[in-house]
Amino acid sequence: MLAASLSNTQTSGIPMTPETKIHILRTMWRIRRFEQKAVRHYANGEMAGWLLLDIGQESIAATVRAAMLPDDHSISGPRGLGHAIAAGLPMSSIMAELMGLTSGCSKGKGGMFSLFAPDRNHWGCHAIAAAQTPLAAGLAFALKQKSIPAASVCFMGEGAMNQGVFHETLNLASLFNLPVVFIIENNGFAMGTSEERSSRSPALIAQRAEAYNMDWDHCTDTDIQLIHEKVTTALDRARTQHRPTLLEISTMRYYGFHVADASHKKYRTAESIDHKRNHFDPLTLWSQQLITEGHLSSTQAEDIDAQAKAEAIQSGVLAKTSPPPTIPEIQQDVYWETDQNSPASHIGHHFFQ
Ligand SMILES: Cc1ncc(C[n+]2csc(CCOP(=O)(O)OP(=O)(O)O)c2C)c(N)n1
Repeated sequence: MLAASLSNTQTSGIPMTPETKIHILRTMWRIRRFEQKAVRHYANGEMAGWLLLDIGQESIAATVRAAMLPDDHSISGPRGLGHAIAAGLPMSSIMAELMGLTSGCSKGKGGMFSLFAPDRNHWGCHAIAAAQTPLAAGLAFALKQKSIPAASVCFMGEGAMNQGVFHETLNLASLFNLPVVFIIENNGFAMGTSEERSSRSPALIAQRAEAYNMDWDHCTDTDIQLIHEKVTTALDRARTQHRPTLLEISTMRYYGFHVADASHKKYRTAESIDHKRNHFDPLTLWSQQLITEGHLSSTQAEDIDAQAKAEAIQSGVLAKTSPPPTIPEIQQDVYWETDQNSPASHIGHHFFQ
């Protein structure tokens, strides 16, 4: 029997501490309030290019990160603002990066897809669909080679699952026994194309893992306790058995593909978004659950939101105290050899003589 078919029933069952639960709520508010503020800066003309929002999907980034340990690594696809915030990048360095200013985490030279924080083991967003998947496997390979008992976590949308490189990666991850956890944030749409129009798949696309004899599992973004259990199980499997996992989490983005996707209420109905937002918003449900469980009073829950809002406002103020990069600064950090004035940069041959 395939190991994969067993995984749905076996989770760690480790209960979350009240501190972890509150931390997840705080992270979700921080993501939502940051992104709402970023949209305003975008509308004011203070940002350009891409801005992909996670609003609606926050429970995944917040909960997965809460289950990770300090030696674990993470990497994202294009929709990676929430992962960056959850990884601990200061809001102001993300806001500055989106505004193209030098205090940004990539010195204002990359924008939305350059939210890197190597000091926090977070290896950024990757704009090319599924490009992050072999890199995640590479991170896992390095951890294993160095005998570090840690895992690599790869976030991706379901739209990246039909890329050839993803299947090559699954094959190698399973063949080489790599400690990697692929998190599929399935929001049902790749840009404006629904999953039904792009995938000839079983109902759960994570089931494709069976073809690679890989464990897989599924849950929804509203059940944060279950996400935590399943991610913890997958991370334990990676750290202790060097086995990869494909975990699909159903979710919904409330905004379009990116902020300028004005047609997103044409390829799905406004009612479907309102229904989720009004009745099944993971942030609202989690906040209510923590109040019901007695971990928080309503006033404390409101304070967490207010602090997140203030931090988001302040991040814009702080970001704008730094200038945009100068032309010489833009030319730095492109080629290591050029910055180091290495012989390779003089002869123009970097790889072959
Ligand atoms: C190889 C490649 N083809 C096409 C694109 C254009 N593109 C950018 S994001 C995207 C779809 C992303 O959908 P999904 O992976 O489900 O993530 P989501 O936006 O839903 O979070 C596409 C097709 C791309 N970036 N790379």
